[in-house]
Amino acid sequence: MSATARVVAISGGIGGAKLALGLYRALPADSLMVACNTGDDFEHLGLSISPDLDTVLYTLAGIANPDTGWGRAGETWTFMQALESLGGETWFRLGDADLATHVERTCRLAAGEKLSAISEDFCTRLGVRARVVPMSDEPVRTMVHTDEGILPFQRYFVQNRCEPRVTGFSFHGAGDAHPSLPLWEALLADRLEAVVICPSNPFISIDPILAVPGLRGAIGDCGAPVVAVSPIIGGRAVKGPTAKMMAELGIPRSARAVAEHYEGLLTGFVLDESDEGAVGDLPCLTTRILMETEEDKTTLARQVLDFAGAIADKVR
Ligand code: FO1
Repeated sequence: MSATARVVAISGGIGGAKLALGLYRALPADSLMVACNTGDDFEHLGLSISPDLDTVLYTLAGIANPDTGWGRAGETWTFMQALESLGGETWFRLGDADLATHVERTCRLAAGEKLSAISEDFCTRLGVRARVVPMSDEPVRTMVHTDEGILPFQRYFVQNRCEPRVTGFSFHGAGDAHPSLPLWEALLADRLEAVVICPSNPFISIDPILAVPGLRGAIGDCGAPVVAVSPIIGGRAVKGPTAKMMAELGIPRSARAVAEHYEGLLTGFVLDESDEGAVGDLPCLTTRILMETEEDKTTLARQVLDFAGAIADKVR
């Protein structure tokens, strides 16, 4: 049985994985749990796909595709080419090596294994000494409400390239889901020193996690500081549709608006030095949060951990 984590990172895919990697390097081995959004998961070509779990797993394992941020480095695409030649669906691209992850996960789920157990085993097999786990073992599916109708997440994100105008989100299955056991145990453990909400999209990466009944309360009551890092820098998202969504939802495109989105949950907030400093009376760390280099990731992670330690006495 693995030790419970000292730090729990709450993460979506590519943006969150960068800080998760920094935390992984900044902390001793076996100290980090990354709890991933599974609202992006879907069944495609008969396979169970968990993009955010895989992005974090591959990133921590050092095998992520550096150009896309998703999928594996050095990937080949024979399967996709063969599928195309047969008239199959190719809008969602599964590389040959990545395909093995989806096939193995699908087989194990069909045999009754839990997604959390499969994810932890994949970590062990790929040499990752952190625990990468789903928010829940039950299916939760993000639905994007748009001016073109309600779209399943990957249809909106990949097939429609985030182009439809967003009016809201719903998380199918969330009401009946339970937090995954490893995440639940980590949030209840005395050993927990910080919860870090990674600079992921608040609406489509973090909100599905907070929508799992019990998780928002457990994070808020965990007894450790809860620190979020802004995904918005100077009014723009580093990557992805966060700023576009904020504009479409009538929310100011600012770091402050992100902090307000998490109102009642945070002990502290980390924002970029190019953004306005004050977020009410919430303790803030203003620093350079753009993670361009490998060193940037570790430096920011250390700053976030130090900041969490410094505001630990503010935990309610
Ligand atoms: N994103 C794309 O933009 N196009 C793809 O074809 C694509 C394939 C894909 C395959 C496996 C995987 O784990 C992720 C993949 N992603 C792809 C990324 C993913 O859909 C999104 O980045 C996340 O869901 C958002 O966090």
